[in-house]
Amino acid sequence: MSASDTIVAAATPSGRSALAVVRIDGPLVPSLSADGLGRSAPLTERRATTAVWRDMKGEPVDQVVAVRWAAGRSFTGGDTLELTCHGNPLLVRRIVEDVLARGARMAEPGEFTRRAFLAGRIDLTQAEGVAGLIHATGERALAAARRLLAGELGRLVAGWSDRLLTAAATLEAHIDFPEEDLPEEDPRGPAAALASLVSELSGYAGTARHDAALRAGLRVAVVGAPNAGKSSLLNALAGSARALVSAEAGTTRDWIEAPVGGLPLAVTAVDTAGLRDGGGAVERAGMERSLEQAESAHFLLLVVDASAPPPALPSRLTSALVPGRCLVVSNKSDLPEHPAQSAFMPDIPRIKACLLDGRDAERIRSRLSEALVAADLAPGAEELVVSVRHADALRRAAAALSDARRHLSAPVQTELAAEKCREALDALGEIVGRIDNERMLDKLFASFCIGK
Ligand SMILES: Nc1nc2c(ncn2[C@@H]2O[C@H](COP(=O)(O)OP(=O)(O)OP(=O)(O)O)[C@@H](O)[C@H]2O)c(=O)[nH]1
Ligand SMILES: [Mg+2]
Repeated sequence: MSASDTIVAAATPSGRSALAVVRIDGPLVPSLSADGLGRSAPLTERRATTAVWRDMKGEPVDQVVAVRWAAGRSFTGGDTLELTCHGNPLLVRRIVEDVLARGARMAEPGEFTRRAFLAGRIDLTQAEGVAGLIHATGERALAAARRLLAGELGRLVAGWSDRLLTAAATLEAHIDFPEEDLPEEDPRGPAAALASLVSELSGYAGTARHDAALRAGLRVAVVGAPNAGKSSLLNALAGSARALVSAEAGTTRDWIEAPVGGLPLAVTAVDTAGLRDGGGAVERAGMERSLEQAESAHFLLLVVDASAPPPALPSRLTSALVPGRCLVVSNKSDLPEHPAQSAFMPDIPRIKACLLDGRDAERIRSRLSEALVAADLAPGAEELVVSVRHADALRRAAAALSDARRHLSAPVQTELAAEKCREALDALGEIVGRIDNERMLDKLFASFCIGK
C-alpha cells in the first residue's frame, strides 16, 4: 500500500443517480488529466472544468466535470483528480477501468483518508470523524463526528500530553542529576498534576458509554395491557400507520418495530402484545415475546388506558419498570380519568396523551428524548463522546498515571514513575495516531467506505 501508487475508486454508491464521482490520487494524476481529458495544458487547480473523458482508444466515455488539486494542497496531500460524471454505474465502471488500464490501482477502503492521515493533513481522530460523518444515523452522531473532524479531541490530547511532558520533565531531571543538585525540588511535586490528569482522562473515557447509542441507536419497547393504545402510540411515534389498531383486545400478537422520526438519535420503537391473564396459546406466546422485548429494551413506554382502572401487570414486567428507565403514557386523555389512576405507579414519570390521532406525537417524542438523556442512555447535545478505541487508550493512560503517582509516594521511585509517564504519553499518542501501529491502522481504515 504505497503512497507512490496512483489509486482510483468511485466515491459514490453504485446505482443510478444524477451524478457520480470518481476519485483519483497519486503521481499519475497530471498525465491522466492530460490523456483522459485530452488536454495539452494542465487543468487549472481547484477549478471545475468541463471536458470529455476518452478511453485509451480515444473513444468518448462521458462528459465530466474535472477538478484537480496539486500535491501539498489536497485533502490527501498528493495530486488528486475528481471526475463528476453522469450517475450510471456503466459509465463509472468504464472510467474506473480506463484509469486502471492507464496504470492506477483500485483504492482500499478508506485509503484516501489514510493518505491524508499519513501526509499529516489530519490526525487519526479527524479521520474517524470523516467515517463518523458518513455513518452517522442521527443528528447527535453527526454532531459528535463534526467535533472529531474539527480536531476537538486532538486538541484535548495535545493539552494533556503537554501537561504530562512538563510533569515527566521534572521527574527526568531528578533522574539525570544527582539529588543534591536540585535541593528545593521535590520529586513528589508532579503528583498533583498527575492526579488531575487521571481524573480528566477517566472522565472523558467514561463518555464512551454513549458510543454504542450514537452508532447503533436505542430500542424502546411499548408495553401495557391490551387495548391501552400501544399500537396507536407506535404509529404516532413512527408517523405512519405501521401497526393495526382496533377496539378488539389482543390485536397485536407479534412485536412490530418502527424507527421513531424526529429524534436526535436513532431510536427504534417496538410495539408488543398486550399483557393480561388468560388468552389462547397464540396470545400467550405473543405475551412471552412482549416480556422478552421489555427486558431487552433500553427504555420502556408503559401505555395505560387512563379512563379505566389501573391494569394488573405481570411481575416480570413490573420488575423491568425501573424508575428512570420508564415513562408512563397515560392515554385516552379525551375521556374522564378513572379516580384510581392517580395512585398508579407514583414513582414513574407520566405524560398524558390522546393517541386517537397524531396530535400528541411531538410532545411525546420530545419527552422521550429528554428521558433518554436523563436516564443517561444518550448524550446531551453539548457532550463530547469518545469512541471505545479512544476510551481504551485513555484508560490505559490513566492507569499508567495512577501507577506513576504511587511511585511518587514514599519511598519515592522516580525512575518507575517516569517510565509510567512515558507509557501514558504513548497511550495518548495512539489516540491521535502518533504511534506507529500498522495493524491498528489497517483495522481502523478497513471500516471506511471505498472512495473515502
Ligand atoms: N378514546 C380514545 N381511544 C383511543 C385512544 N388511543 C387509542 N384508542 C382506541 O383504543 C383501541 C385500542 O387501541 P390500540 O392502539 O389497538 O391498542 P393496543 O394497546 O395496541 O391493543 P392490543 O394490541 O390489543 O393490545 C382502539 O379502538 C383505539 O382507537 C385515545 O387516546 N382515546
Ligand atoms: Mg396493539
